[in-house]
Amino acid sequence: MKFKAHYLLIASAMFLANCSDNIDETITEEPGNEAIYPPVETGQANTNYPPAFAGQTRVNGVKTQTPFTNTVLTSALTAPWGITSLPDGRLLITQKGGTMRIVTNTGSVGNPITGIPAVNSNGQGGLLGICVDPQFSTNRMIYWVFTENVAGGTQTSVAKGKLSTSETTIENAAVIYRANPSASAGNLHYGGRILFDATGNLMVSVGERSDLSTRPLAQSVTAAIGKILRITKDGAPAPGNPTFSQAGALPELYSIGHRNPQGIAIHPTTGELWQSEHGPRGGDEINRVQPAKNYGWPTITYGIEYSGAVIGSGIQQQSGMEQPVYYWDPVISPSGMTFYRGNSIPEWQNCLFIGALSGEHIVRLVIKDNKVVGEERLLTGLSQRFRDITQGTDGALYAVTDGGRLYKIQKQ
Ligand SMILES: [Ca+2]
Repeated sequence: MKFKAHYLLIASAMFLANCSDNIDETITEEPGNEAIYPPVETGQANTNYPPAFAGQTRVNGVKTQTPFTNTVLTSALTAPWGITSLPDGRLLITQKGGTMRIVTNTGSVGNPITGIPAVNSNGQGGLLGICVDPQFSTNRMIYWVFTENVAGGTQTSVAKGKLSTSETTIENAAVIYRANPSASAGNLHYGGRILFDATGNLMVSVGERSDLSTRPLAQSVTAAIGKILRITKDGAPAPGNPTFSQAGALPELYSIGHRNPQGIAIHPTTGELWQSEHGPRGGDEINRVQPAKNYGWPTITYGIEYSGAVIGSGIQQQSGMEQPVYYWDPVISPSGMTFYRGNSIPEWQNCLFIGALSGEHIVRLVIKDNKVVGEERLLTGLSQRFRDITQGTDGALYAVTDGGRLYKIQKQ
């Protein structure tokens, strides 16, 4: 292992010393039997903040060798935001404006599904993440996150309902959870992903609403914004949630100190929750989310304000706060994500795939021992903002873009 680590450093140093070299000339053997290349990010960073450990940003590049195809199944969606699979393999997709669509694996799009409580789709709000009940085949229940109009402004809320057998409407839709406090200022940073954990409870990501008045609440255990939450299917705090020592801690909290988490996924082998989070200017993050941990925002960050001003004390590390597993500067705007399970494309097994909005690509991260050891950019050059990605029951990856496209990505 020591030899390999040295080899990585030498390869990187060689590239830095002579950037005009053809990058294909710098192939070496590591990790996971994948050839490595120079880091995919070559743009100038916004800061000179040093990473906390080697491999926390700009790791070596990797390139998928197994031939694969990406096909546009449809371009007929309107601002799709969340995508998941129904047990029969069709895809259930939310549209930001407040409807859902079912799309077949060949791209046939069903009519808009109605019956969903009104959403506020201004700014980053709307109908957001979605998941289906593990017992969907018998109960037809689905769960989603949305931006709700409330007396004090808007807030991130969770609802559930039953997909009618005709697939035209959601029956008995009910709001089961509201992430307090609401905010009247702005329409940003709602978070908005949702998934079932192994215990049958819901994990939900909630943003801190961006405004300088609400941003500090990411650190407050009495506020549900800027958090990862864990709730039951009825919206109650889930049994077994961690205990936070501070007074008045909300029992639905799972982790704190998040900015705008728009991606969550369960690691295939460890079962742990991983998360993507939009940073400010610089400082997009991937975190391995553990219960009761504090992920630092806005006290520590690898980014700066869009004005160029430092955030807080301009520090990146503090005792009692977790470091991101990985970060990007400049930003790529990471949104929905999924781990690749299966091995039809062998080098993708257990890799993390993340939709990048401003980056306009799909990230593949190779992860080993909870560290990122390789990064690849897929589906580049398409001018598409990738909002969410999921693995279908057929093993292919399916990704939606803000421009209304649904891509299918599979072995050639
Ligand atoms: Ca953080």
